[in-house]
Formats: sequence, C-alpha cells, structure tokens
Amino acid sequence: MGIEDKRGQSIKEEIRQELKKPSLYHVFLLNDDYTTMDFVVSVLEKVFHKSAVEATQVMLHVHRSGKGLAGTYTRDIAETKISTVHALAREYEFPLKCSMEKE
Ligand code: TYC
Repeated sequence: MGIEDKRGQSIKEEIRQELKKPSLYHVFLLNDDYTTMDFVVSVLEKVFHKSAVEATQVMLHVHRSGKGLAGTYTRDIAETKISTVHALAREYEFPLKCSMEKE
C-alpha cells in the first residue's frame, strides 16, 4: 500500500481525481414543426455563439435530419444552455427542445 492522506485515501488516487478531465456533454437541438427557422438561428447565435452562416447550417441540418449538435460543454454549462433555450422557447411560445448526451 502507498502513502495515504489523513482520511486514509491514497495520495495517488487523490492526485488522479484532481487531474481527471471533466466529462463533456453534447447539446442537441431537436426538430419540430412549429418553431420558426429564424428563432432557431437566433438561439444558435445568442446561446451557442455561432456565426450567422454556421447557425443557419446547423438549423437546416436539424430541420432535415431531426436533430443536430449545438455545442459540447461540461455538464453544468450544458445544463445551463438547455435551461436557457427552454426558457427562451417558453417565452416566445415555441415548442423547441434540446437534449444532452455524454460525449
Ligand atoms: N422545422 C421547423 C420549421 O419548418 C424549423 C426548425 C428547425 C425547428 C430546427 C426546430 O430545432 C429546430 N419551421
């Protein structure tokens, strides 16, 4: 057995935990029949910091294929992006939804 800290946890394990990179999560936008294309493009620009061209490409991909990647973040940031999108959609009375998947 190696060196342990005062709680009996190995120092090696403690360092491994501290150095571990946080898991990343993909945030996807989901298609629906009612949200306007302009609203989705605005969301991609304002919430996900996409250029107008990239936002339009992602929106059209979602429209044609059912879902598309908006961004990849640590868990807390991904959850906050999703809350922001759902709050904006509610405010503007669109059914736009996003989902999150571990990378
Ligand atoms: N399908 C919508 C329309 O035809 C546009 C749309 C695109 C909606 C992407 C949601 O995530 C979405 N108005």
